[in-house]
Amino acid sequence: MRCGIALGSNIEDRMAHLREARSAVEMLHGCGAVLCSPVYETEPVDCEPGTATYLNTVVEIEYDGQPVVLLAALQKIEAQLGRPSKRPRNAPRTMDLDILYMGNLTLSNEVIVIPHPRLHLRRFVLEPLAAIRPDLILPGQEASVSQLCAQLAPEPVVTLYAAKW
Ligand code: PH2
Ligand code: MG
Ligand code: MG
Repeated sequence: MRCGIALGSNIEDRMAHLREARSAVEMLHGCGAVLCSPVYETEPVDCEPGTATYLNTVVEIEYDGQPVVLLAALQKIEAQLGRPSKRPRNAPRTMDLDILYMGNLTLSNEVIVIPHPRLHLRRFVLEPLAAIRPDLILPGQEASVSQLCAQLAPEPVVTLYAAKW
């Protein structure tokens, strides 16, 4: 199934972190194309005042394994990129990898919620996703990704940072 994964970094060399994470995520995928959105610079949301701006992007891969297996693989990549496993909520991070959706699957338990519960509210996710999958209608939504994105307030600001990377 097609799986959307959000990438975010807001410390050190953010582009280098994104590139390294994308390579590692691509290794997980099966057959079919990998879709990769542009990179956007985004104002921090729900973070301590003074938090550095993020670079955010979205990658879509083909993946047919179990959600918990994908989650564990993404957490391993986060750790490889120097992210400590225990840290304050929304603390600055070299890499955050979140599962956005896995085909038409809906799943909710203590460890994993799919689709991502805040995805439809966050411009830093919807804008990159709309660049690669504008017509996608996620499980539980009636509007497409581009429609959801258009409904959001213009702030916090999201600006194009790198079209190709
Ligand atoms: N991730 C968060 C909290 N806030 N803000 C931006 N701009 N980008 C993020 O990736 C982000 C955030 C929690 O994972
Ligand atoms: Mg996140
Ligand atoms: Mg996360």
